[in-house]
Amino acid sequence: MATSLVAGSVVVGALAGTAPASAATGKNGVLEPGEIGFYRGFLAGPVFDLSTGDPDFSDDHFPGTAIPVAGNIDSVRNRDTRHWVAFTGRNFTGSQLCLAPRTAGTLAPGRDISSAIPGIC
Ligand SMILES: [Ca+2]
Ligand SMILES: [Ca+2]
Repeated sequence: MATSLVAGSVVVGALAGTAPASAATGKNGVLEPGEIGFYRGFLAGPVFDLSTGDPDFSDDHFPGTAIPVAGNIDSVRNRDTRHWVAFTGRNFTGSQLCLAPRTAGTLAPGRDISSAIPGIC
């Protein structure tokens, strides 16, 4: 874990006002380490980035755009060290798609994702 890397310099780093390298801000439109990103396009263009699970994509837009996430996901990249499970239904229901750490792929035509959460799959 990253904890051992910062031992001994925790106070200095915290007071400097710099966010830890492991910190990721979900839904800011930037796919950072520790997040999974759902793209409107082939691993490019607007990205819906999550650092924690979201049970319902229908109330989200691609950050910085007016494009609804639901129904508009074409590809996905997992920049997390965790597995994520994506679901075709809201509230983690329906068919599951297992997304291993540091992998990426394109959704099959007609396939869509409505919720996702880190987890074993
Ligand atoms: Ca982010
Ligand atoms: Ca949501």
